[in-house]
Amino acid sequence: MTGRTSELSSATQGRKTVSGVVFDFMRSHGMDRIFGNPGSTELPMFTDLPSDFSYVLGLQESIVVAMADAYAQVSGRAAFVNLHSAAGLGHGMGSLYTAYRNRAPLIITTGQQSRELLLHDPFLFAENPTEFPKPYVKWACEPPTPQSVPQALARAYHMAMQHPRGPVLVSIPLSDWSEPAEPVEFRAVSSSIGCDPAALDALAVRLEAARRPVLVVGSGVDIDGGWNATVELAEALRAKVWVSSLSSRCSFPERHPLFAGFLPAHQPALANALGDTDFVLVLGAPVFTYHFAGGRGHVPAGADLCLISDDPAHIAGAALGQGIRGSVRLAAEGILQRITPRAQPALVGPREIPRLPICEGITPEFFYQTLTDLRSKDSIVVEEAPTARDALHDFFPIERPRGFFATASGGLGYGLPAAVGAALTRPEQPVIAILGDGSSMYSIQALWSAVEYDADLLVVILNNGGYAALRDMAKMGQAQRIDGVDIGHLDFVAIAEAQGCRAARCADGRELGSCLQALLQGKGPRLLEIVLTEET
Ligand SMILES: Cc1ncc(C[n+]2csc(CCOP(=O)(O)OP(=O)(O)O)c2C)c(N)n1
Repeated sequence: MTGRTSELSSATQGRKTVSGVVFDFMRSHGMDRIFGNPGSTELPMFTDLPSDFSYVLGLQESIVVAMADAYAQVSGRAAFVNLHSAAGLGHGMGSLYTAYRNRAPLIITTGQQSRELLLHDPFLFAENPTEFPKPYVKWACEPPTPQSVPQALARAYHMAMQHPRGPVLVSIPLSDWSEPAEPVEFRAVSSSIGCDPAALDALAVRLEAARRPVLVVGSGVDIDGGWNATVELAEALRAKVWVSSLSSRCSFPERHPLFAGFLPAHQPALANALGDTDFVLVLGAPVFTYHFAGGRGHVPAGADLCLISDDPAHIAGAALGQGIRGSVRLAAEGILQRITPRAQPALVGPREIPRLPICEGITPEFFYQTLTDLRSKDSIVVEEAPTARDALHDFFPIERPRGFFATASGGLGYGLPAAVGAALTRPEQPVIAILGDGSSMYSIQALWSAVEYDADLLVVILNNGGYAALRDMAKMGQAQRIDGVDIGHLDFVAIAEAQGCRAARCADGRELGSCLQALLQGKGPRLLEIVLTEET
């Protein structure tokens, strides 16, 4: 008997099944999509799916999790995910790690064998299902009884949605879905954490006294809806604004006169970049995210630092300074009420972006310049092209909240499925994925989902024939040679077309503008492979 059939028989006796109660719970919490890849251990969940739900299929679980991650980040709501038992979760772990760092609220359910078989190591058994996803979930549970499945999901939802947000996991035995269960009550979540007013009073005094304060903004600002308050605060303090190193979101308009740039991810360059400041106020970012060890000093000598974040791990893990726990948005608004805005120096014009001439070869810089000229300012950009990141910073200013997404973990394979998830979340907004050839191949079958669900999405692949980031790092380390970094013989047009995605290739800078223009004006999923000019 399937879950739905027994639901009917149970319903006729006036009781709902676990399945029916779970769908009611999902409805009342605004979760009407299931991102998944199906298996027999969770079959009752998606057979005869109620007509107000949709199933978004990814052809590998890392794709499923990354699509859901972007859905959650772009919408600001929880996303519901279903993965197949242990092997499915295993495939999804890389993306789960990234979702955890991205602070994406995902309610992940995994299939488990029937309870009566669990003691006998059955086929597809998930052993220690709550240990497997750790430490990259905020909470994990296999409910003690079938009747507690809906309550476990409700608890999972509240864990995921409280700041700092993140993924949670509930392992559900196959036999539970058709069991009777009681409804769960809707409980609203309001999880913004206000800062201690006394701490804000003291901080305001220090900021007023600071000769040359600067701000460092991280993804927490955009996650928290703190964009406008941060702009106002920067203007009131006349503080330059740096983006924290390797930030996964844009948190400040990058052509604003006070925008100072992107902090490097190593010492002492980071401290040097902060320049002649006596007070560093960090909002919604770790202090600091480094990629390479070496050097001394995190801030310029003599400078003070205060970090505001709702993430206790940021505060506990800070290399120095005072930490104040709380919502970045509420904190910025609170500081604004406590300080007198400075009028000097005057704010002059938007940041100038340099112009490059048109050439035959295409560099990342020239690509970004061309895209800046042509793209809608409204578009959402998902980026995963490691060695083109500096060019992005220099030539492609992001100026809207929730307009930019990248992997916060550094794990590749996120960008393509995340762009599909973003396009499915915001069909009315253009979405552009900018990927390295290497990065795209970790999850290239996400194009299948883009085609299947007609995601309105332009995927740009910057093809430099290999893992240039690793080649560059090896060179910096004086290596004579490096293996395993050349992946040159890939035909991205053929790969896209084989999955039903329209595709083109451009290798000539003189044609890039028209090529991009034509694709930007198109609809549905389309891919442009750009063959980058070889470095000289
Ligand atoms: C899951 C995962 N595997 C491996 C790496 C290591 N890694 C960092 S950059 C890079 C190369 C990426 O190549 P590509 O996307 O073509 O960008 P490029 O370096 O050429 O700019 C690799 C393999 C990683 N970050 N994540």
